[in-house]
Amino acid sequence: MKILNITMAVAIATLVGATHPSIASAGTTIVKMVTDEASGDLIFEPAKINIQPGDTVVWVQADADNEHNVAAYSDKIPEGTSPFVSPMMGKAGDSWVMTFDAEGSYFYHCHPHEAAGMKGLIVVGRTSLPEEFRKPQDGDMSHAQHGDMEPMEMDKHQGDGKSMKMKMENDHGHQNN
Ligand SMILES: [Cu+2]
Repeated sequence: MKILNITMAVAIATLVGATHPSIASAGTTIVKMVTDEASGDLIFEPAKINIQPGDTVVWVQADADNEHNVAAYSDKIPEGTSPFVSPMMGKAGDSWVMTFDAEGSYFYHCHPHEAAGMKGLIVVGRTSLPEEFRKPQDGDMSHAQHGDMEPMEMDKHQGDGKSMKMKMENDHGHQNN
């Protein structure tokens, strides 16, 4: 198990380094999505990690029996950053990578298992003060949508299309040309 993880980390780090040479020297931390053998709980392991700006986190789906994803709490990430959500990872071996540049605390959860307590925290450099968290904004993805993300949608900048749609819906009725 340990050997597999290290091999995976090296492979992913190499991959990331190849596409983004500038971060090749930055750290990579793996967070596994697993069923805790002792308690049976669905967990991110480790649930809390401390990294440095520029470091990369690789979430690895290591649970053959459940689908998991990674979804930020839009008001529990640093001001100035954007909420993130991964595609659903349906099978063991699936992974999702994100690099963190801005300092602060990033709270996230697995959408299907939030109620079961599947939550995580990434601290980049230092912990955020309460007033340093992002304020909710028009156009934010609603919480209910976290579970519906398709990989295709992730490739687009979901913020742009979403906020445009919201804006149109907020205009009073149809605007006739
Ligand atoms: Cu989950």
